[in-house]
Amino acid sequence: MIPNLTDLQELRESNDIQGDRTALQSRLEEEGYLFFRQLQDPESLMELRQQMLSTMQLGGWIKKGTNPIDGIAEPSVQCTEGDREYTDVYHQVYRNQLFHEIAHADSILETVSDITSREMIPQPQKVARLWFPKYTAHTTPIHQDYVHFQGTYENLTCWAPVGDCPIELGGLAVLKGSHKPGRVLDHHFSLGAGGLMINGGDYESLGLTWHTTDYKVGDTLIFPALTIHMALPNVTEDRLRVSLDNRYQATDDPIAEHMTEPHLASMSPFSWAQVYEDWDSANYQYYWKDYELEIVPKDWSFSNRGFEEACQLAREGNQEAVHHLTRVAKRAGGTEQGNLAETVLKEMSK
Ligand SMILES: O=C(O)CCC(=O)C(=O)O
Ligand SMILES: [Fe+2]
Repeated sequence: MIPNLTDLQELRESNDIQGDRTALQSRLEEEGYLFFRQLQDPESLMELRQQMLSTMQLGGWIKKGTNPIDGIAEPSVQCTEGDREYTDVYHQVYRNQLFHEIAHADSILETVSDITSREMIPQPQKVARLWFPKYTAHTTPIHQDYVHFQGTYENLTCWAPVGDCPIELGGLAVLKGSHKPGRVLDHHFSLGAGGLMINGGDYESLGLTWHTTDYKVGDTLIFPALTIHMALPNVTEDRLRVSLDNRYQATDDPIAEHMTEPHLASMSPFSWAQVYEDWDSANYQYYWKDYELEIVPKDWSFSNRGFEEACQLAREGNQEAVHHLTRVAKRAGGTEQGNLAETVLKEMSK
């Protein structure tokens, strides 16, 4: 359930306590997030925007003859994570050098180190979200990041739009104080990005409020892996939403294995060597190897449960679940999940 837009409150700005470790730590402990205006350099982000959207225009996602910086989507195209067509263009965007380098900006590294009082690095897997307008059934649902990224509860997500992101473009909203129960809540099948969501009843009783803002380029929202959050739907007529969500961890904490791989490499084979192919500097290539991070296996239980629920719901005629299984069958033919998705769909067409 997406809260009524009028129920959304403003994010609290923390620029006034930047650099004050004690104040940052106690505010994060209290509210479950920290939000900074202009934490990142707007100029670099606008340069990145131009580059990312130009690649998307070559991929056919941005309307021909328009300036890519405007982010005007080609009306005939709509796709998302999990779709083969999405991964193809996404991985082209993912080869962008600035996209990876920007995660190492001093302003972010200093802030996340202040928040944790530990030596922090960006996790190898960087993430961009390229969200089509009026494709709202696929919006990132209510979730906690731990189910996807794992490692530790202390990892910090830094979410930032690449360009201004007013509410109607579908920025991030956080549920203030929702990290406090200190555990992962049950996640269920969702058609939205990530495929897993928390049911309303499981957090509504906490009586917490949703917070978001009209983001300006450079603004950055930071939260740990148990804070409940979601994206708002992109209800604009024709604009793509472009954002970054990178994760930061202490150098002596473990990392889940999949976070050492490029994002969506599981959807379509994609290596760091391919990512780095056209870079003109090796400064930020394989940088994490200097830290000898402890690599732990991914816990598949969350996504397996979501998939099992999707199979069950599809059998009961749930159209979102049918849509999901069709997507899995299309991209993962021959794998265990792909075969199972096909079997369920075949059973249903009898
Ligand atoms: O940008 C989105 O749609 C999802 C982002 C998100 O869930 C995150 O940053 O953890
Ligand atoms: Fe998230």
